[in-house]
Amino acid sequence: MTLEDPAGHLLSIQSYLLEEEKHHPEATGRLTWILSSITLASKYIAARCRMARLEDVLGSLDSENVQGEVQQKLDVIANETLLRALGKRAGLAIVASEENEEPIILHTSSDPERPYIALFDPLDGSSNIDVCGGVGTIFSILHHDRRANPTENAVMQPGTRQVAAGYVLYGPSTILVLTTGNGVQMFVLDPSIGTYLLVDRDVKIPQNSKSYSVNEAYANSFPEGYQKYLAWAHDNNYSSRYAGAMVADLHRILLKGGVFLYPPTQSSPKGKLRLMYEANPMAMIIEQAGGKSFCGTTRTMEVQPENVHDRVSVVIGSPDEVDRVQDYLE
Ligand code: AHM
Ligand code: MG
Repeated sequence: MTLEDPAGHLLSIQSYLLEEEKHHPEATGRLTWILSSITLASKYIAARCRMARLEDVLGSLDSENVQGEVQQKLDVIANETLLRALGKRAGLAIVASEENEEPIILHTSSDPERPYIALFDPLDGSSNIDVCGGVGTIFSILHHDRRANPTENAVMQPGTRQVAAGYVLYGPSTILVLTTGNGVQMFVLDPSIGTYLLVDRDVKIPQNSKSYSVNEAYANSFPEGYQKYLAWAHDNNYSSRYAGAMVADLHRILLKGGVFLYPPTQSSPKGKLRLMYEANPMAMIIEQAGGKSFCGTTRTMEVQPENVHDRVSVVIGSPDEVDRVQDYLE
């Protein structure tokens, strides 16, 4: 290991964020403060996931979330943890979660001290928990739009307005991938000291890879272009990987290349994944890493949301593979 190697420096995520602030003389420290609360919540969620067989947190509740999906116990724990961590942080005006019907307004006044909005999917792919599969937290940070009336409408911004986005993968290790619009950085939680350490700076996605990730069981109901792409991939010796958790699938694609697809299906004609706290933050990360993300033939981050829980179709990953899928869709 050399000092040129990012892993050669022992740099915690907090130190990284402070270092970043120095490059932005206008920074007030509020974004750092919000991101640090997300890291705190994610450490707590990672600990609960690790104990899932040993504590009474496995399985589903009798309740459903706003989207009519059965809630896992850990969905609720992860959501409450993030709300507890973020709710009292200075700098935040609104939080919105997959698990809450409406955005939660923390401050109704047009308080300039609260310039940010945080959106998150607290535990993506949570049905994997019972089988010890990978799950994750996805988050997106927007500037608060104080002109919005009513206040909750401030959330309805396209992904191009994100100021930061990231995900945490709770797998064999806990990995946090973050962008603040200045490349993509990867941190790994060292559980023995309770700190995320920087392991890779300015991560770049491979230009292409003969690999796709899609729930192919639904292929008969995909629009024709997706079916043709998959038939072409079969004829060209592609491999298929699908974890059933977007965070796990996209983390692999970020590091190894390939394309992740969640097309419109008969049961989810607009697509299944949620624009504001799944597709947009992943799109910002993958674009910052040199990849591409589309909803059909529209750039994901240019889709104007109408509702905080809007669903979209997703084509995301290595630039050449996304282009190839686009060719079939056009
Ligand atoms: P969730 O947020 O309710 O967990 O749903 C999102 C998950 C994604 O992580 C994953 O890519 C997809 O749903 C899997 O869906 P399917 O089981 O239809 O393949
Ligand atoms: Mg999800």
